[in-house]
Amino acid sequence: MKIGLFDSGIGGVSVLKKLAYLNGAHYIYVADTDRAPYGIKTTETLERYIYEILSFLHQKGVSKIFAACNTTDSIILEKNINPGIEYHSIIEAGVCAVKSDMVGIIGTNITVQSATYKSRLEQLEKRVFQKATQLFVSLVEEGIFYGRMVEAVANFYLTPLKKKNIEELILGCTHFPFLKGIISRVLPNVRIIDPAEELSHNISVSKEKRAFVDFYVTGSSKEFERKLRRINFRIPYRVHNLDVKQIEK
Ligand code: DGN
Repeated sequence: MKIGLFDSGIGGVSVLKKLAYLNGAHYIYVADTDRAPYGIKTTETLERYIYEILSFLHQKGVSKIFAACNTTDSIILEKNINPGIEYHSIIEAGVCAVKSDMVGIIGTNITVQSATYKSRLEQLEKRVFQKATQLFVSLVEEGIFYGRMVEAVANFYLTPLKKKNIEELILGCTHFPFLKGIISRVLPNVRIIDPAEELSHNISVSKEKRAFVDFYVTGSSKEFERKLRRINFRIPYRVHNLDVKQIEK
């Protein structure tokens, strides 16, 4: 079975790791690093990227796709884009994981502006507080997971949420689980939700074979491999260059 995932960079690997631990499938992961970050692009541009990457994944023969990027998932849901094959939304998974009534959401500018999490949770009569925390993406891409700089950024972004007395916080960007340690230190009494945990309930458990990953990287593949080593990625993989011109429509 081939399973597709995509993100602008390393963030979606936090989702991939959870799936690959449960199911030894062949994973095809597109890291669109050449056109990153996604969170500050227009929705029109991102919509085009989504169609291009979906068509590439179709060509590679994937039979299902797991969302590994909340930003593009919000556009897929808001614009009713049909991925053409079985598709598992990370935002819908994140919404299912909520247990309390006072919920915080952090994500990229696009995810927050789309209010996809917010509107779904408000329909369930939750009180929702959102905050765009775009700089977290850059910190994770740079491999800066702890230290004074991350603490300062985390305090800057999360202090306003602290005052709202939220009970749970959704990590509405797949880059953020890499910063879970510092986030829970700033918000010690808040339950942190990584939607990928809930999403991974949608994959069957099958461990007879070991997972294998083919990464297709639109930017520098060497740089991407360096990032994989930095996060101690242990699943067998190959990294390929994917020229953006090859997929652009
Ligand atoms: N990892 C992406 C997400 O979950 O929204 C964000 C990527 C980006 O480029 N901002």
